[in-house]
Amino acid sequence: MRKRLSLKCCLFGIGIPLTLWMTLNLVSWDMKLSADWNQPQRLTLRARKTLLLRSKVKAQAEEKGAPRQCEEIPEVINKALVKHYNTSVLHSLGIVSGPEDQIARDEGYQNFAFNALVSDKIGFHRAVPDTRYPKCQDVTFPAINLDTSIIVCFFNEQPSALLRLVHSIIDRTPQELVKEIILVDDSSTLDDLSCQIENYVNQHFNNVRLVRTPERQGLIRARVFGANLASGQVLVFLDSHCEVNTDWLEPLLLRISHDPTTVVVPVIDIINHDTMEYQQSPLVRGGFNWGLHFSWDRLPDNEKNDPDLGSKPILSPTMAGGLFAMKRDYFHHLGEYDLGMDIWGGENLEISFRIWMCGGKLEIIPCSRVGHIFRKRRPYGNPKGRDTFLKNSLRVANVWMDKYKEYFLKQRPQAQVVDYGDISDRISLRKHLSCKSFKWYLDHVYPELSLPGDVKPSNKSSHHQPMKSKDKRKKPVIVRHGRIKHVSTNLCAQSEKEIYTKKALVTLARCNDESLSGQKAQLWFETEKNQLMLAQLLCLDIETGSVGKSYARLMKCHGLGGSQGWLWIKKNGASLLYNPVSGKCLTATATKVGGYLSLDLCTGAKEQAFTMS
Ligand code: LR7
Ligand code: MN
Repeated sequence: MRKRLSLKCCLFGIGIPLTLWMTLNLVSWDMKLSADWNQPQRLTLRARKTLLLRSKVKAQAEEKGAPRQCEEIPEVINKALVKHYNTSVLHSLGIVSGPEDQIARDEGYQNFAFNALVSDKIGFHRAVPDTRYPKCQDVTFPAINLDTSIIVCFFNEQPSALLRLVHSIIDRTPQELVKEIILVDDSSTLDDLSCQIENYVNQHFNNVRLVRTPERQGLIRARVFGANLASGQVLVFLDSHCEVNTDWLEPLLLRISHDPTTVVVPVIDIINHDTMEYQQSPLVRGGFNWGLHFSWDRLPDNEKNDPDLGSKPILSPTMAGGLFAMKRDYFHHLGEYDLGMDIWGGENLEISFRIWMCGGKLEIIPCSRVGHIFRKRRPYGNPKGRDTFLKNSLRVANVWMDKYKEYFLKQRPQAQVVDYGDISDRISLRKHLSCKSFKWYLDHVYPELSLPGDVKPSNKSSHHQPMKSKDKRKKPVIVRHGRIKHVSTNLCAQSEKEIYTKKALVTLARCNDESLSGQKAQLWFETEKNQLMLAQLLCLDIETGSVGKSYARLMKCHGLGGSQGWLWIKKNGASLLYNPVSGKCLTATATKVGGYLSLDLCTGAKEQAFTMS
């Protein structure tokens, strides 16, 4: 890494008249660097210079260049959602109404792992529900004399998601608090999209800068690249698929102005990747396990029972990684990030350990809320196909965890053979900053973490997104029940097997007489969560992951909406059963007894007309 960077740097300079200019700048940056912050050690400094140098050259080139050639991105504003957040409008946006929609949707899932069709239809502005606890609302903030550089790195991000983030910041943040927004395009390979974003940004904003890394850096180095261009007093990092909520920035800045060595994190609300619904996250805090996987943990009892819960900062052993704010000089003083980390993973625990062990603290600020699209998978790979999370975690373990790294190595034995590169810089950083031991961190910051073999009750959620409160497991609330009748044939929906057989497909059958004992087989219960439960046992679900036609079938109810969510919508005068996750409607494949029910484009054709009675 060291060699590669300096070699590239030299090649870059040779033979071009920029050399002299570059040298001069290097000297002046050097001075600026040592004056501005306590540079930790030499190599990081050199690497930092290289990054700086490249970004500056690149930025200059871009300023002069003509706009790149690509189709213009239409400025979409969905009026229905600008002022009022409305889930039924959102649901209707997901309806796939033809092959074009289908392509947009499929490509979107493939490239971004969320529903790009809905994202595009929402447009660049929308209201989101105010998810703060009442105590946070209606407060007047004292004057804040800090400004921010908001840094958003992205690799192949979906344009409307990214631009909605930028607009949400502009729409919901006092102007004087935002010095600049720096979008770092980490050498996206979907050229058309990154070109569209660039042109839109240049045409529509004046305090938003778009810069591009000279080659794919991964999110860790891309953030440092952005930070080195920033001039605000506070750096705010955000993932590129977020939307900020009302008054999100003030509480973060107030906390930092109180204590400049506090690193603050908003509560990360959930934007559903299928429907783009914005949902409140419960109050949890960041932890990890010995495999160095981040976890959301329940709050310790003293925090949970605090009367100011919901408005008071919560100390957090770790952060999720993507959304946080800290003083710019403190970011540099603390050693930015480990530039030896690639693409994705591990940097969140690294910075968390470093903050706590080297004299700072990490807090979640519940009055600040930012939504993030939680996806089921990461849509991008990395250039060399290596497991960067494992490599990065090894660096964390070897630099920060002292003898406790053995627990990690036991948990992830594959790590034994992975080359994690040179960590001497980071070790000297730790010395230079006189950081405390990992044992101190465990004792004082995260005593709840049990050592392998200990039997302590688990405080962890297994999910990647903040765990839901327990009401998920409560009994479903029934809103009505009846037979699902296919209108044109007067046939009823039922299981092709016994009512309790999982995975059974759903077919049309002659409707049972309501007085007969067999009626249970055709009795559906609609719940508050839009489930359709047959005989209150299994839920109407869709086959996912299959290519081609997707059939309706019966599965164990999970209560999470998704593939088990069904909404009644009207089309051409008919009432249809719409499944927002697939964007499609329940359809009889054959309008006769034994015809299976599948999912198809919502056309309102007679195959799709159902009633419940
Ligand atoms: O090579 C890359 N270059 C980039 O610029 C790869 C990614 N990126 C960008 C990417 O476009 C995105 O904006 O970096 C950002 C983060 O990448 P994601 O969205 O793929 O990450 P994630 O949300 O799956 O993962 C979480 O953990 C990561 C560990 O490296 C980062 O810290 C992410 O920022 C972090 N996200 C959050 O904390 C949001 C809440 C999720 C949780 C839990
Ligand atoms: Mn993310």
